[in-house]
Amino acid sequence: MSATGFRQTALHSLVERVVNSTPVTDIHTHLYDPALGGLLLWGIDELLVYHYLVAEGCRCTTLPYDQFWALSKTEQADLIWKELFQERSPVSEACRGVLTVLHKFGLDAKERDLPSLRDWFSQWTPQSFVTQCMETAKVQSIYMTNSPFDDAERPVWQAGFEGDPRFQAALRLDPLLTDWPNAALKLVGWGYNVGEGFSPTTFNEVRRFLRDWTARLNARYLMVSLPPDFAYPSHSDTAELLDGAVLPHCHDHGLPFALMLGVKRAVNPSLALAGDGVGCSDLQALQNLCAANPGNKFLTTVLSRENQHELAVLARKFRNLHIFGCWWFTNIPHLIEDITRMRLELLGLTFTPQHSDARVLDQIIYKWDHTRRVLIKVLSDKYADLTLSGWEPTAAEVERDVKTLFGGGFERFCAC
Ligand code: HDL
Ligand code: ZN
Repeated sequence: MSATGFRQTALHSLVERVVNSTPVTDIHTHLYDPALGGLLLWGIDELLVYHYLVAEGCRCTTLPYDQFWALSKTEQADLIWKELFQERSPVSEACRGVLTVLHKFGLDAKERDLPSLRDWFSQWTPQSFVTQCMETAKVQSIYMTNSPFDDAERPVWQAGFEGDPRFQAALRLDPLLTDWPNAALKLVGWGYNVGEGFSPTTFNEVRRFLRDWTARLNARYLMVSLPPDFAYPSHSDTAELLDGAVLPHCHDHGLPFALMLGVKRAVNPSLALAGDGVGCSDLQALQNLCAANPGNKFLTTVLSRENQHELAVLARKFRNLHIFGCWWFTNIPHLIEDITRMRLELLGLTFTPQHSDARVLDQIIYKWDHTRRVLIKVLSDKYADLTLSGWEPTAAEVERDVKTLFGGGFERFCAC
């Protein structure tokens, strides 16, 4: 082996050790502190009825959608297990993920014996399983998605609870920003003196609502997902509320605002949560937001593969923009590699490569295992390129860099 080949092999081993051992801060999930009760999903049946697998499973059966939804969760899981794991090899990323979770727990899926797998999961309590999953996944902190508009979640926050410090809150605002007329009625019902028009009183009351929930949650950032046709500036309710309430609130509290762009809700309503789609966004709106609000911090991820390069270039132009994750339909190995390699080459280490978006606790195990495998490959390549230019990163420098990518850069961005 040549000296260069030896050095690059040693470098790959170093990167592999560091990436596999560095704990991650997962900055966007749909997981919940166990204190929020049944909102936290976990276990084999939840893994199998994850909406990604519902979409894939419904492609393999002619069962009418309403009859699928009338099945019990166990019966839905049985159908998905049969169609996607027994009748066909589970080669999709979401199917592979279920197998990675079982494998990491030392369970033998080759038996294809769903009842015995269910038995194993039944031994756990939510609290013990949180620790088991976070330790297995090497995830040190989980950011939730918390909505005052969620009728199951709101009363638990209003009653108050002793939170698990491993879980951080993010204040989700989709109903407020994408369905103002109905949100306004709810705010009135909650004691906020808002009108449907955007008067100074309405904006002040919306800001009081944001203050109340930011404090109640100890929210670390605010967030919204928006459709491909989101425009800014504009006279839309969304843009008016951003300018009149949300961005001033975030600015005054030093909180980032997360924009998740490009989702087409209910492309196929019969699939429920599995029915959302993707569209290419006009990122001129994001450019205008960053330029018009230099005192605000923006976190952004985009759903369309076609938007990724423009987003990375925008991040080069605006240091108040921190891009993150391979969101949803881009969270597949081929695109994670493509997107992460491009971001490293355009942005260096000033972005956060991934979030899990997990909806089922066990999923953090596979989502981070699969991402770590890609990151080892891409980071090793980039460091190898440096050695060809006479630069040899030390182990301490690789550790520093991976900590930055695994949440350190995000936390510095939030704190600045
Ligand atoms: O809007 C979002 O935060 C998305 O992540 C949706 O929740 C989506 O259903 C999802 O779970 N994607 O992974
Ligand atoms: Zn999400």
